[in-house]
Amino acid sequence: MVKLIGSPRFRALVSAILFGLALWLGASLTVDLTQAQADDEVDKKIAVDLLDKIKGAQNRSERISVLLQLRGQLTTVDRLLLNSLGRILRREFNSVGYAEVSLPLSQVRALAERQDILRISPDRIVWESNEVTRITTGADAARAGVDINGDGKVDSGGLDGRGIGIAFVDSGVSMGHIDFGIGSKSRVVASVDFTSQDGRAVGQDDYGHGTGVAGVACGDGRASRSGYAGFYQGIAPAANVISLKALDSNGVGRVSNVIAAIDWAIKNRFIYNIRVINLSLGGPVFESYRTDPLCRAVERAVDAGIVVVVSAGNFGRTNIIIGYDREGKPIYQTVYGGITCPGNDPKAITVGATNSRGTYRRSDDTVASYSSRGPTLIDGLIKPDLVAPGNRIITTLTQDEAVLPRQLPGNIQQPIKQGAPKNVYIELSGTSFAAPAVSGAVALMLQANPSLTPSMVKAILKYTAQPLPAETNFVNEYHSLITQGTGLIDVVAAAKLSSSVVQRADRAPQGQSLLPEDMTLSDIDRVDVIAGEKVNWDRGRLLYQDGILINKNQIYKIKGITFPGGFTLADGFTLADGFTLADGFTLADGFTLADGFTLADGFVYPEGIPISDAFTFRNVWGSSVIDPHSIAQSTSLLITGLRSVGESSSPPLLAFINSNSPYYPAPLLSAYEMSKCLKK
Ligand SMILES: [Ca+2]
Ligand SMILES: [Ca+2]
Repeated sequence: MVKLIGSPRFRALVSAILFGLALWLGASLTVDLTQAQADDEVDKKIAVDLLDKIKGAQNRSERISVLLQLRGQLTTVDRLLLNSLGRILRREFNSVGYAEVSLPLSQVRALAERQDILRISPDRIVWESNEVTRITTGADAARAGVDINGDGKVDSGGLDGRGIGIAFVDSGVSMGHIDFGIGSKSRVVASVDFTSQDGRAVGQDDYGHGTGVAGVACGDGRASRSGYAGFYQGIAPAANVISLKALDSNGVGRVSNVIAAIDWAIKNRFIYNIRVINLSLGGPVFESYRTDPLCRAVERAVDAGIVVVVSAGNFGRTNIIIGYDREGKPIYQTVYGGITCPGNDPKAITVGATNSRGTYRRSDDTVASYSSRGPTLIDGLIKPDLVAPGNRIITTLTQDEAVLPRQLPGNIQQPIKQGAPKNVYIELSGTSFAAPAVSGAVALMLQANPSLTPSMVKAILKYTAQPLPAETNFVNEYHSLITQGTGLIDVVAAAKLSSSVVQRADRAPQGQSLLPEDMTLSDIDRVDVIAGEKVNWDRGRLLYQDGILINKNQIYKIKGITFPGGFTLADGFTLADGFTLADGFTLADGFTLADGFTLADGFVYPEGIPISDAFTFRNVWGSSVIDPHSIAQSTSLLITGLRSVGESSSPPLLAFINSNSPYYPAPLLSAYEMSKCLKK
């Protein structure tokens, strides 16, 4: 430092600083606009929550950490300037064009006046994990015990998934992770490799995806119990893991491997009590679910009594930025039709992802931008079925030599206290990590009532889920349903209803109520408290699902309903309250179906509208549906394991539909118009 003084380099620096300061002062002196306009322009660069903080601050000298979005790279002069006047330049993120600066609130506007600073956002604490998932879904509350009738006494409790087997068809589950232990034994009760690669021990996860997926469903979090910032326990921490490895060390597999794994799960379901299969994977939709081999395999598993939970996919948006939200984060162009296969199968429970925004409360949750939207390609079915937390989930890290932790070294979470085990958790995002939250919830439901069939489980989950209160920009009910399904999973409600259903529900005759003789739905306390907020499921959005009909008072098992026009509601068809199918066909309150079941109030059903269960929404919905014929294909690469794609990655295999495609819909709204509806 001493040597630098007087050197030519030092003199150059000093003059550069002075020049820079002159420019800085000049910028605020030579104003063409009126002062009010100029202030407005400056304020526009500051994220709304930061602006609110500045305006509401008692003490303007309070320090805050902000992220500066820069026009170019920082020069030496910029760095010195940023390190003056009480500002501290903490870090530079050159590849993304951001810098982190600590400064007093009083200095924020001065920085925003700079031409080379595009935007200033607070460095928000966004911290989601299995802990948030467990609390915000109500799983923690459900496990402690549910009070079905609201009399203050717990009626069903001690739920932890014990005895229920969940099969993970994935990249393997690392048996060496202590969060899957029970005493000295492992809860990974079976491990089979269908990738037939040589030289790898069975029971390993050499990619790092499957272990993270399994951790969300049933990691017990013991490694994080002390010494970590959170308690990273899964939803059903005593459930058994059946690891069926179908994805290789790059997270890629063949459809045949996945089918072999499903086949194995069906054959061995009684040995390991496999009640759930989790498929956090998917590929492009090439054909109708009626003929697709993977969908057929999923249906076989469901018919055999196994609940199949599938991730919706991470193709909910393009990389085109169409605006910025209140927090200053980019809003991307939304894509419809991005549900992957086998999430397009009507018998699967297809799960989209929410962003919990790092809080336990549900009221600020939104659907993650990347979460695939419906309708399904070719068949035009409404998907996803529901949503669960999937953004920035801290979950179990494979203990084997693996690819994913090498690709995402910064995502590995370390303890905050010495002595705690290191390199055992990783932060991952995507619908891959939303699906296992539902799989874990299903394990709790089946523990509460082992006689539930897959269609009952699905109907209960969809009926008890709630639309996200923060998602208010849907143009209609259909738009809402293809974005969030019936809404965010509510495990407290699902456990209450599962516990209320009769214990031999699978043997109940057609047309019979599944509740005990003297009980109706109104006897159940349908207001839960989750993270201090009241969650009301008094009026479920689901009316009918796969042979289960739910009206105001009862939940029925029923073979199918034939409408006057000959249309039959049967497997795979969902009816939701308030849903508009097409012109004039509105499901709402009060319609009586032909065979005498009253749904609710107000069903409008004009005659002569041809609707079949293969009805597609081509002429009802907007553009930007992905065209399966434009997908780059490789016969050896039919499935891509859906990697942890944060907010910044793009669909690797999918291209967008063009107007020559037979699947191009007559648009009611363009993607851009649609996006504007979402923008606020
Ligand atoms: Ca009670
Ligand atoms: Ca939240």
